Amino acid sequence: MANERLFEEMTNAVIAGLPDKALELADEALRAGIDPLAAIERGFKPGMDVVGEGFAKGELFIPDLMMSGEAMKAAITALEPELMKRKKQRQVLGKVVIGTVRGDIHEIGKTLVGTMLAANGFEVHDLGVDVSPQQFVGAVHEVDAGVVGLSALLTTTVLYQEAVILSLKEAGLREQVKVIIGGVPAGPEWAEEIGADGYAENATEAVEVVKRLVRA
Ligand code: B12
Repeated sequence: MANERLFEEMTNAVIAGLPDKALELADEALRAGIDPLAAIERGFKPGMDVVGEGFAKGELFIPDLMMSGEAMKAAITALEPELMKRKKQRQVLGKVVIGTVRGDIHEIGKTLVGTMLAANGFEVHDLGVDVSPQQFVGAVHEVDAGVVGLSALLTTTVLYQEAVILSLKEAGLREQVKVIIGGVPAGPEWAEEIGADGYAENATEAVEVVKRLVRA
């Protein structure tokens, strides 16, 4: 019950766009022994969804999204060391290149997925946001990655997930790398349509799918 109240406060801190408050709540969660991932998924993230809906309805604006994003990032930064500590794995399970596709600057979900993969034993190379297909191909080649993760949050930019797959084929690398996609407009059907190897809805699922892909 106390946790539920804390989760609700987290949601509200993100909606109100208050990074300091979010940080404070993240610390409180850690002190109370709450699973950091639960704090993110059940506490802070629902706030982002509320803000997204408000934006879609024209009730909120870009600066609101930005402040909420800052609050979310502050919380994740505070929780990250504990996330890494809890999941520590000794052996490296594989190399993953991850990034947000061209034309898209949404970074929070992609970064969280990267953190969770790193916490679960993967060597993660995060290329950041607005990453071109050529940059993905270059990085896959350079680090000899087994998996590439493509994040896209816009209905317009999911097309670049397909573009990356085509570029990997052109470069002759498609056979040696598994492709996993994610982000709000992506889904299992889209993954199938563009020939990706997997899709995950959130960071926990992403870890499961990537583990499965490297075993396959
Ligand atoms: C914060 C935010 C922003 C911030 C981003 C700040 C930042 N530093 O990242 C700012 C203000 C910059 C922004 C800008 C814009 N945004 Co915006 N934004 C959002 C918002 C509210 C939250 C996104 C977020 O961070 N969520 C929290 C994280 C933790 O969740 P997530 O990103 O979904 O990630 C999870 C999963 O999707 C998955 N996942 C994500 N990536 C990956 C990758 C892999 C490989 C895998 C396996 C899984 C995975 O796992 C993650 C963890 O659980 C969403 C609404 C929403 N509900 O998503 C709108 C939203 C995505 N934005 C939207 C829009 C329209 C825009 C703008 C075009 C607005 C404008 N007119 O300028 C610009 C686009 C700029 C650009 N070129 O990219 C729309 C998109 C609509 C559409 N259908 O295309 C949304 C849906 C809002 C809405 N309802 O209208 N935005």
